[in-house]
Amino acid sequence: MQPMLFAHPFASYCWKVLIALYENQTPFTYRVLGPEDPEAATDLEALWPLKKFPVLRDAGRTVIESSVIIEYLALHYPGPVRLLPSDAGKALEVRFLDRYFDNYVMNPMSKIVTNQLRPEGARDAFGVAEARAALDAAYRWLDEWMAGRSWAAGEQFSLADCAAAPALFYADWAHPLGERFGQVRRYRSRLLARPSVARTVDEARPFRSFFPLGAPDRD
Ligand SMILES: N[C@@H](CCC(=O)N[C@@H](CS)C(=O)NCC(=O)O)C(=O)O
Repeated sequence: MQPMLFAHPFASYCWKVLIALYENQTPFTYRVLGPEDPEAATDLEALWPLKKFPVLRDAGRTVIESSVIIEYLALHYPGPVRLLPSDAGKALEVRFLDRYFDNYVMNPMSKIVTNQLRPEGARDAFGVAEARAALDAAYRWLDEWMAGRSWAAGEQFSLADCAAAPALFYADWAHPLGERFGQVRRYRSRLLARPSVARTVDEARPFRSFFPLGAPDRD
């Protein structure tokens, strides 16, 4: 039996896991949460009442949280691309960067996007301004960090880049990366050129009209 992934092609945290799976060409059963598979949502809720996705089901185990799923895949379905370095110290840096992209890029980006889904009278302009400032600070730190690096943790593509790809992809849509963040812009372009990421972006194309802020005509 191959692992089963509950996910949606347009969902940013699902991208992290899809990129990891595509990096190593790991076979899996894709349960897309949508009208074509109405039972997928019920099955997901039975496994994880919080109903957040992605969720991986494998060998009688339910694996939750995108970063943990990627670590699980690295343990149980290792492939040629080692997304977690074997060196424990280097692995800590990869985990730090994974947390960085989720907490300081994905979170403020989500704040801006989900605010748009609220009824007009319930929107949070102050929170959005804070999220934009937080993204600017995150872009600034990352721009210095990326100098001299090809990938987030150096020369090896890792878990951190799986997190960076959706975070920077959608963050640039929600709060564009200014010209002054050249290192981050070039890193984002390198990510989008990576075959695993390009495939993930392509699979999400049919859903772009659902982007609440209006998807830009690029990428
Ligand atoms: N920390 C979780 C975040 C998962 C998450 O928020 N997923 C979004 C989709 S990208 C979701 O489940 N949205 C539906 C909801 O919040 O009800 C992870 O890394 O897997």
